[in-house]
Amino acid sequence: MSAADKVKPAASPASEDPSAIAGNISYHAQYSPHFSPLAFGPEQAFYATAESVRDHLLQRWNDTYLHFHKTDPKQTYYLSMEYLQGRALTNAIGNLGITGAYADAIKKFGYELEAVAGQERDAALGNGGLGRLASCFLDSMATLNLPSWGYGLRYRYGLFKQRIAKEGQEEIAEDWLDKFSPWEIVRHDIVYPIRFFGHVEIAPDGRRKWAGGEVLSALAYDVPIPGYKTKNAISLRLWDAKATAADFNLFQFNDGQYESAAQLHSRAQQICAVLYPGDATEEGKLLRLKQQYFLCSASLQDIIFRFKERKPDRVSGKWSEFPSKVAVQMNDTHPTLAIPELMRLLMDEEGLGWDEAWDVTNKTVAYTNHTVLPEALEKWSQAVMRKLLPRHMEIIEEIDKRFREMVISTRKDMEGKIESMRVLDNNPEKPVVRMANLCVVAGHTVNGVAELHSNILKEELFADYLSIWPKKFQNKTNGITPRRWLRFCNPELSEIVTKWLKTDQWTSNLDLLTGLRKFADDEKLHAEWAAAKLASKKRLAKHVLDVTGVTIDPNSLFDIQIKRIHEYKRQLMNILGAVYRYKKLKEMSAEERQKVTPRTVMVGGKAFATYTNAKRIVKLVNDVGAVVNNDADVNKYLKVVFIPNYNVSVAEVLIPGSELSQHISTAGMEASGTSNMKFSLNGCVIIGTLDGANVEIREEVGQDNFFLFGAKADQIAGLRKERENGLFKPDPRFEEAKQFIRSGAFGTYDYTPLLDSLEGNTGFGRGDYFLVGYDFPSYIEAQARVDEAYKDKKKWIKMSILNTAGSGKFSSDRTIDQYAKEIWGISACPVP
Ligand code: H53
Repeated sequence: MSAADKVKPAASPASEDPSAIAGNISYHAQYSPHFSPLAFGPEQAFYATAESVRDHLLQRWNDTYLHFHKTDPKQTYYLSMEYLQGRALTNAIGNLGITGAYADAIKKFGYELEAVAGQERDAALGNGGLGRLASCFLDSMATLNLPSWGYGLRYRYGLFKQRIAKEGQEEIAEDWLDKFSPWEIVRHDIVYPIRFFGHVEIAPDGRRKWAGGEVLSALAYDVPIPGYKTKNAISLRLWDAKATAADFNLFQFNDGQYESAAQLHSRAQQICAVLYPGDATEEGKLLRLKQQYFLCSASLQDIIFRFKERKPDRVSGKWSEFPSKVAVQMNDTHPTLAIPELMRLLMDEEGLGWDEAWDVTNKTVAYTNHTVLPEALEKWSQAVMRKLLPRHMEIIEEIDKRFREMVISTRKDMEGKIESMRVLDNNPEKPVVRMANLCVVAGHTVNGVAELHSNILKEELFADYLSIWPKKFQNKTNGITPRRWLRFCNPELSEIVTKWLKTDQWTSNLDLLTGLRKFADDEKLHAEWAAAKLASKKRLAKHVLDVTGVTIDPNSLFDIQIKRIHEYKRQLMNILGAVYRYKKLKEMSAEERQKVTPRTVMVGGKAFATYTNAKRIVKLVNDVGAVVNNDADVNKYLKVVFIPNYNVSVAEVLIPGSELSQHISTAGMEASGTSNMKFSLNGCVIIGTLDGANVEIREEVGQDNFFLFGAKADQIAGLRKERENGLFKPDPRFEEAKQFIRSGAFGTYDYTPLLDSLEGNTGFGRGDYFLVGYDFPSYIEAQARVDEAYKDKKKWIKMSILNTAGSGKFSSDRTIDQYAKEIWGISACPVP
């Protein structure tokens, strides 16, 4: 009898019969030690239900692991410092196809599924787009039956909770593990040592060896990720840091020195304490680097362990086989240390020579770039790196040296370019390691996340490398999972889509949505479509009332901008537009106002805690809302609402209820954007610039169904020059909106520094670097076209239908299929 057979469960998890499920939920309520069995409020109901669902997931997870183990396919490992998972219950039962059974079972306790699911806390282990993309990718990997796993960190406190106080945004630690997470399984059998600091020695066999310093443990927590309509469930493995009993100094403790007795324990706790520790201080920077290394080292040790486990005879001499069994994808530069760590493990632990280790590493790792913003391209101080990771710094220096030699010996013509292409920037003032350069030099493939962005990488950021490695660069336009972002968050619209397409297969074959095009003028579909939208708008209005106390009219045009607050995303242009609109409404007569399209402008998003201008923008939206919403002359025609604490589950309410959504970044600055895809999929029309994935969305949905404005990416540099040279003449409407705010119309807060950032040369540095002033007139004019279009209900609904119909390309299933075929070289491995 094999070990696996010995532990086969006597009974499988609750079947799909509601009574059996209810019994299983009761079982968990009684025997899970978290709550008194006497109390069974909605919260307890959630935890017991989740544990019951987890039984299903675990079985699939085990079956999938075993199947991969036996089949030994090539497997992808997605390394990401961020996952924005959101809630899991609705998604899990939806993917397992047991939503109805669970809804019925829960009714037996007197509860509605929606209310129970609403008890779940968001798992917000990410900041924004990049983290949510990673989560969508996991859903698609599982659904496509791909042998692939995610690796990340188990932050104790995820993305902060945002509260809006009098002074603006306040950050509160988000304790998603406050009670516990029913989805994770702690794996006490999976623990790896992780070293920091120390020095490099020469071992007796001549190998270099990293020694000394401090050693912590990485402990695995597995979160099963079920695919849609498949038996496969993959793993998101999150690492937590621990110190051991041996690190606890009992002598010191008994001597009353409590803190020093547990020093290493407290340092271990810091590692996964928070997502993105503030990096303004040296301590903060060091902690962030520790986090990155912790993720890379634990994951690679685990990957190598599994490589050996699947074929024990691989232990020696078969390393050339490694890239045919393992693909490592680095989600941005955050996991770049995977490169020197894999080199170190192969050379120092496994005994490979440099050339062989380099060949294996190069064939294994690939890099996705998500930004061209200079301030977001990571650079680490060489001194900090040398102190924390001395052996890795040696390896990086060697990579840099060999790259230089290669260019010098093979590409005389590039000599002048070498300094900027090198991995090391040896500027004596501030010597740094350029992480993106390391990724490009060491990885076999580099990809951008939308066509425009990938072209900018090839033509600008990485242009010099392109001439050396023309085949290294690819595009993989981002995508979103249609399960969470239409099927489960918008059941009303989903039913209509299924009814008209006569199949629900669009859920895993999103291209089928084009089938809606032929009904785009059908009046019956229009009536159903409008009713579904209205239902979602009412749900949204209820959320707004609950969290802000502001009543909004579901018959007004719902105009939404939700994303991280950043100057390049230009929420400031949105709010200046609303201010301008307000001023014009004030100047109108009562009769004139009646002709105006009523609008509710909603803005939501978090500002990084130390990003002052972003916080000022949050404050301004709130201040404008406070005045406009209480102005009886106009508040029938305009409301401005700031939606607090924007997160995944709030997005699931807002997106289905949206009609117009703003994706208005300065062209060339937003690598892709993914919420634009979610809005469009839910029948929302976009007002936007030709930036990121907007370009492709507009192509797919048709240019008549997209409100375009603003400068193009290739004009931006010239326009900035023009501004610098004082040649820019601002439009009077732009001046009027700014002046209105400066006049104190929205309270006494000093908005001067924020508004000055939009002026020419103010000492605030970049003098409207994001070109709000240049794009403002065309933005206002596009908004006027929106107002006109919305008056024609038939036209608007047709635009809405055509947006959904044109969204097929933006399924993350398509994206992941392309990664699998064109970068990873893996194929489906479905559990039979
Ligand atoms: O990644 C998204 C893009 C989006 C881009 C975002 C992103 C982060 O969320 C964090 C860091 C980073 O470098 C980029 O801003 O345009 O859609 C997923 O690719």
